Amino acid sequence: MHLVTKPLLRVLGGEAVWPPPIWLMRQAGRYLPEYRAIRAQAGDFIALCTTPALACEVTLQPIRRFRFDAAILFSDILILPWALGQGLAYKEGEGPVMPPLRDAAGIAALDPGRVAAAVAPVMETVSRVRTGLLAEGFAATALIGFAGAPFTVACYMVEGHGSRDFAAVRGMAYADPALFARLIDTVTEATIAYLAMQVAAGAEVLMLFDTWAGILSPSQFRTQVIEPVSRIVRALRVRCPGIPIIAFPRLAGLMLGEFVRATGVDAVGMDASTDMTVAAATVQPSVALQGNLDPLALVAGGKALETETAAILSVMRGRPFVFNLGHGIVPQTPIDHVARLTELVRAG
Ligand code: 1CP
Repeated sequence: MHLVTKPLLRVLGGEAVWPPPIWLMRQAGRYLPEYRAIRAQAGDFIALCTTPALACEVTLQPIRRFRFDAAILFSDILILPWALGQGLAYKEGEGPVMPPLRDAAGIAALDPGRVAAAVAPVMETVSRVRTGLLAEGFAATALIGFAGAPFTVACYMVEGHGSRDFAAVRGMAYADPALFARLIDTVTEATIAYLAMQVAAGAEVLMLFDTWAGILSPSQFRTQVIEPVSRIVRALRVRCPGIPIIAFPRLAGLMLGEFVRATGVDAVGMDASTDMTVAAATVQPSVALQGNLDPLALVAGGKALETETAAILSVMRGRPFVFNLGHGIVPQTPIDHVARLTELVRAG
């Protein structure tokens, strides 16, 4: 018999493990001096994501410091559009920039045929991390592979960069729904293939980041968020049976319950604006909740960190739960606050 002993996998299987497993979104990143050193060595961010030795190293760095219950593949959600042939650069202090995709010709030029070769280094990273975790004594740490959810990835592809409201994207979805559907379709199919490759390479859990889900109207949320995520989940249930899937539909608000029931995900990530009492009443108890400490409470530390952490733990005790932040850790986070947080959570 195969015994599942990794705490994260037990929780995603529906067990209320206590103290809960903990990991942090963007746990490999600029708040760590050892990350900044490797980042400088790689030079370019895409080079860091596509050099397996370096990407593996930065994936393992936060595990060595904090023994988190999950390692998350070091990559980015925009590596997939890059692999489909869209240009991509990361500008210092500006984030990602891509040539905006606004017409049928641009969408037709995306080439799923080039993805496997382009992401081969990412798969090599996944398999190195899996081996590295065991070799370094982290047998209880699960490896998470990920992708952006199609709507969020399409946001960057159409707009060409980050934005507060992604007006060009929402405008296209209303004005030319058939064109936007073709883009979402292309990204959805490529995402299924990309995630299945990560599982074949050694990922034990998959996560879909839908950072911009909350900017949509309810009808658009159903079409652009629930539909493609449901398609991905259904396809992966067939291609990778038994692989748990976490979704993060950020700022889904009142759409949360419908999202979870319609997509059939195993766990859902909550942003910091969600009242976990409401989330617990909305989401059926067999589905794990993940979240949702405000990253700025972690920066503040002290009493604020203790109070906010205790409040989340007290509401989540007794149901399948994964402790995390409500969004990515920020660069100014003091390292000793992260250590303190892991102590607080592990004391239950
Ligand atoms: O070193 C640097 O300066 C680059 C900063 C950075 C990092 C560390 C970027 C650029 N991406 C990443 C890694 C990353 N991105 C991971 C690795 C694993 C980990 O969590 O440790 C993951 C899962 C992501 C996911 C990601 N990228 C999301 C979804 C989650 C979220 O935070 O909302 C999004 C929206 C992106 C796009 C992106 N990539 C990078 C930046 C700065 C952004 C945001 C752009 C913007 O909208 O302003």
